[in-house]
Amino acid sequence: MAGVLLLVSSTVAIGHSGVRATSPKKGSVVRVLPKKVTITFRDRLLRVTQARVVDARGRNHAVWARLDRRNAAKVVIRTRRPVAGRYRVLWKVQAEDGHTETGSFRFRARRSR
Ligand SMILES: [Cu+2]
Repeated sequence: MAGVLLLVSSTVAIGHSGVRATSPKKGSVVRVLPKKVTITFRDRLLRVTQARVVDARGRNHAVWARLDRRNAAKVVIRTRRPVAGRYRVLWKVQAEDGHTETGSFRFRARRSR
């Protein structure tokens, strides 16, 4: 019975989350850190609570983050100080149903700008 309950609750959790696409793509290697990192969700969001673009030394390269004005399912993160290396993007958003969702993905930049 516990297994059934667990299955149901995890299905609900997956139901309102879901990243459709990211830019750069998850796990990809790009030439330089782009000025804008984006995360597109399957559903509209209420707001971005937190967004960071962290390099291997733990420095945050995000300047600001907001929802795209034309697409409330898309988070736009402005970056600065493009250096070569590994990046991890960490985000926290509030879904339209009020639930908070968190996640992360990684990519790598070959060169500094
Ligand atoms: Cu929800």
